[in-house]
Amino acid sequence: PKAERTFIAIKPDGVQRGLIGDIIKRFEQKGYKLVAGKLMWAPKELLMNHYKDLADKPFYNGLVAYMASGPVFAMVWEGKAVVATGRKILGATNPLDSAPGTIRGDYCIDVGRNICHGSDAVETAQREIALWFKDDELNDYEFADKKWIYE
Ligand code: DAT
Ligand code: MG
Repeated sequence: PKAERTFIAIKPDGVQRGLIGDIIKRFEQKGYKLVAGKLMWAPKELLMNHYKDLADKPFYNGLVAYMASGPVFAMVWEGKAVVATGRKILGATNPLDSAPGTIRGDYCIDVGRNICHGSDAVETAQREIALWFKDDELNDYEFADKKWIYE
């Protein structure tokens, strides 16, 4: 069985505010494995597709404009239950509801400037990874200390 993967992105505000390193650090320290990562100024079409399920929301146009306002740092992380756990590491969508200790709980205030994205389900993750990355950008490798992370 293939290991679980999720798509995590640091949004333009997170990049501008110098939070790339801290966000990567939290996933690294947990024990998750970085499979791919790139700084990318995403085309509007990609962002509209990425958020297509929200197309009828009143905030959709603003959301796409915000995501297109600068480069994002796009990543794929791998590990046991990484999709659901990644969402916990990010915190609730609205930063005013995000627990302290989560990324959004620690670093932001407004829902429209919540600095990071994480896939909400395994199938969503597969769709998003395919949207943002080519197959040959995904690195298959093993951690040398794997047995110290997994029993
Ligand atoms: P999440 O990013 O936690 O998966 P989502 O998929 O429901 O949340 O929405 C995607 C993004 O859209 C979210 O990160 C921030 C923005 N957003 C969500 N609800 C919003 C609202 N009520 N007003 C403004 N922006 C909103
Ligand atoms: Mg979402």
